[in-house]
Amino acid sequence: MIRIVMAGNPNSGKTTVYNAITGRMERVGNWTGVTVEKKEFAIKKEYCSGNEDLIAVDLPGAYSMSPFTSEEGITSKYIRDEKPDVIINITDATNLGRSLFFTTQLLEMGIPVVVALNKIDINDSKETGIDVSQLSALLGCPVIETVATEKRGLKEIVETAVSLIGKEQKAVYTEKGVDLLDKASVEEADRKRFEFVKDVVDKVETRKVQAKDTNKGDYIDAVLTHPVGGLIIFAAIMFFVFWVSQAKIADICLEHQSFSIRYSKKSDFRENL
Ligand SMILES: Nc1nc2c(ncn2[C@@H]2O[C@H](COP(=O)(O)OP(=O)(O)OP(=O)(O)O)[C@@H](O)[C@H]2O)c(=O)[nH]1
Ligand SMILES: [Mg+2]
Repeated sequence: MIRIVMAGNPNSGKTTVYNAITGRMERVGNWTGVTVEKKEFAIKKEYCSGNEDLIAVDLPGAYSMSPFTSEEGITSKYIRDEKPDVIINITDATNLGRSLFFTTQLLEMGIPVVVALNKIDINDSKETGIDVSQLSALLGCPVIETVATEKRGLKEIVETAVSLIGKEQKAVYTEKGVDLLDKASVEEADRKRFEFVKDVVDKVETRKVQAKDTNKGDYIDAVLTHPVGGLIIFAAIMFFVFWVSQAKIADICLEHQSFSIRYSKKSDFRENL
């Protein structure tokens, strides 16, 4: 029995891939922490070219192999202790920097890894490009573009995963001399890893909309936080809220008053019912 594990950051699309290749209907959702326990099931025949014994394992999302949450603990423990045959690392192509931090840690486990650059459809619509072959060379493992919601690239990713079984996986980045019990030492190691990852992202990613370009949100921010304009807008909104609440209270009082005048006696009120 060959176990192929889906591992990656929360909300990257692991369960969407798992459901597509197994035919299961596990819960997916556009927020983090949807999967909270390990799930496993046989991969559909159409995805495994005749290999009968492929089992897909879906894990909770994790940002790091050093667990901060209990869900991350499930993931790191499973990978370290159970040693699956191959890892499909589902990365969010729209947030490559954050995804690759975890990727570099997975590559240290000695288990073969294939990276799925998932949600590539969103990148295409934003005209963000990723040089897949360069990324693959820099990580030392295959990288495949996928759109899990459309089942795009999923057969290729499973076939590539199967082709890696039994092969050696080299780490591209390793931490040395980190005292895991010392917070400062761990933070320093994480900072260095982020620098390495940033360097990789700078080399492979091209963005049409650079961070320095202003968009609609930036324009609204600039107006609302302007030292003079912002205060005037704030005062106007507060006045409007005050005016609406007072006008409503006045209406209610007037209505109540005319009711009391009209039906000053209980009998008048009963007659009018
Ligand atoms: N546009 C787009 N959306 C996707 C793609 N893959 C998954 N999604 C969406 O991303 C969201 C998260 O998907 P999940 O499969 O629940 O992600 P997960 O990695 O299992 O998340 P956790 O269980 O929280 O770790 C869902 O709304 C999916 O529909 C993709 O290729 N393109
Ligand atoms: Mg999930």
